[in-house]
Amino acid sequence: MLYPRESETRQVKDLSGIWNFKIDKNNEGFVKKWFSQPLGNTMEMPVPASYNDITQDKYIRDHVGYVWYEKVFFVPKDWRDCRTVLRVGSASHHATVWINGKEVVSHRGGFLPFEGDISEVVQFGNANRVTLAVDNTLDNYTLPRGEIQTSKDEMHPENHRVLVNFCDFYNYSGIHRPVRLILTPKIYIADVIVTTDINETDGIIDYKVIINGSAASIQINLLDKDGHIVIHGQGAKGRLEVKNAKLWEPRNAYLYTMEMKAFAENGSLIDVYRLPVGIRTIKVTDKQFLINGKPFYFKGFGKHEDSDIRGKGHDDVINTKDFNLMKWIGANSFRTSHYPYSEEIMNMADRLGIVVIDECPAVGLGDVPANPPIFTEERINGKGMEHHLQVMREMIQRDKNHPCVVMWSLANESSTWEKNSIKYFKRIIDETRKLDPTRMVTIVLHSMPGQKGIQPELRERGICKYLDVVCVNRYFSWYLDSGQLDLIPLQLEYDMKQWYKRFNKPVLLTEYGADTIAGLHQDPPVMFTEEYQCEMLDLYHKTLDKLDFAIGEHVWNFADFATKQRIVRAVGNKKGIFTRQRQPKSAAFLLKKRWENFSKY
Ligand code: GCB
Repeated sequence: MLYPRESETRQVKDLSGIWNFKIDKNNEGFVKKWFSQPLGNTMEMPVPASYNDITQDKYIRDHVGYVWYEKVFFVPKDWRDCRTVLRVGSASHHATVWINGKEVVSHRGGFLPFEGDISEVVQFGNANRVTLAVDNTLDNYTLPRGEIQTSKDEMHPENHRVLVNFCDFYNYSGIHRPVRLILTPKIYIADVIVTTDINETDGIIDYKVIINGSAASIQINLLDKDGHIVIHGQGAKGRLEVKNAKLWEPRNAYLYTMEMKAFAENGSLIDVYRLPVGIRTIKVTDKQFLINGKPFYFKGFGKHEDSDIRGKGHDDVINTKDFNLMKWIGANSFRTSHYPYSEEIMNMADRLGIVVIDECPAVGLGDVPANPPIFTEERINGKGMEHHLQVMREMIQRDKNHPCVVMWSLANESSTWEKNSIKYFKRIIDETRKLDPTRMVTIVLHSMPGQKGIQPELRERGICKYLDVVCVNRYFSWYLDSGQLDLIPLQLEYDMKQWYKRFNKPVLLTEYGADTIAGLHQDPPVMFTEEYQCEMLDLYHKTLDKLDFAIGEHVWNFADFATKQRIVRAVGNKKGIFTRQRQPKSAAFLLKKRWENFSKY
């Protein structure tokens, strides 16, 4: 599924704006066929946005179950002989779409796009109604995983449903990314797969164009930034050799444009699609992560798609600000913790040369060892694994051509100590490598909850041998030995060395940080103050600098973000280096100084 781009043969119409919206309080929308006529009794809701923080109604904010969206739109008459597609950037977490009462597509998974061909059901030159039912319920077989708790005692009324076992971010819901109408020709370029390599000073681009229908010929032009043709290719499959190629480098991105044209027998143009292409290579050694043959050190963050009022709704304003802040602070990378981010964010990372670890929404697949195992047939394996595989397929299908993506993260903090989890993850890893042999693969590991945490858990060994990079989240002096900053050098160094010694692979610190309330000060530092966050980061960095197998530091988190209400969260997670409004805490200046003067690439 290609990202929608306009061309001589394609049009894109954005349906963003105000939609009609209704909460399905009694879960009756499907039974009463709400899609068959205008919804009625609706309120206004912006799209894209999470619906949770838009109103003053606590019920809407915390609703678990279905909500319904609706909008009237027109399709121009001259689109009649073409193919019209309705494409949803994402809807969290499961959605069904009807056009004029006819179902056109349904989709499971809240962070990836889906589309339906609506050419047969749409009225050209007339009003049409699109209806979406969106469900935010999570269970053992969804990603993220969650469980809905319904209590049966007299102190909790019936229908009192709470999402439990969910991860540390708010379950924002709704239509989060743009809904678009796309016009393509009936015979069209359906997909393109591009991989790149470097041969001394030349760049190599291998490509495969997939056409839906038949075209007499396919012509390829590779254009440079000024629009000049660099090299020309013929056919659906081929290789472009670019003399003295300009490379896609971290923080110094060069993008070519690959122009694909499909022609009919009589020489007329059928379809045109243009894809930005960055030439770069990725490799790992036992101690290094190489981009274009040079050791790359990850400086940056675990992030979230999260901001005031719009929740997880796509917003170009916030995204542009975030990239500007990353540039300002000297970061070169981030992880899409804990789900694939919008295509618009990935496009921006391509343009700006920000390296991305692309994470799938497999989060919440962890529990404390004392509890019953979760990787069992009834809980996750089987049906859950099928969904995980499907999400990986869709994610790789969507992001495979982004030069910014260097590594797939298949999960965050799972119970990888459970024996059955190894079989489970091995299957996901194998499928990922089969679908994309060009990128690195990892799973982000954590301390076994309730254990000391300074030993690489023996049972996590099993999984590490299948990964390219060992990624670990570590919270010394926060969750472990809280307040005891002086233990960081000892514990971190010991821990990191153990991972390297056991697995002989580069180690990336994917999370470390401290909740910090902006404006709270105390010296000598105590937890939650700005001084504590600074001192903690400094001690982590001094330790990392001694380790030649450490390939990077991703601070948790880029900005403060919303979570569910818990006694350990004061209006959300406050580990941000920036506040939720994107203002710097003191630690931002410490990081800026470190990262701007960093000797590594
Ligand atoms: C973690 C999780 C992340 C949490 C973070 C925290 O290990 O990966 O989702 O937000 O810790 O702050 O507790």
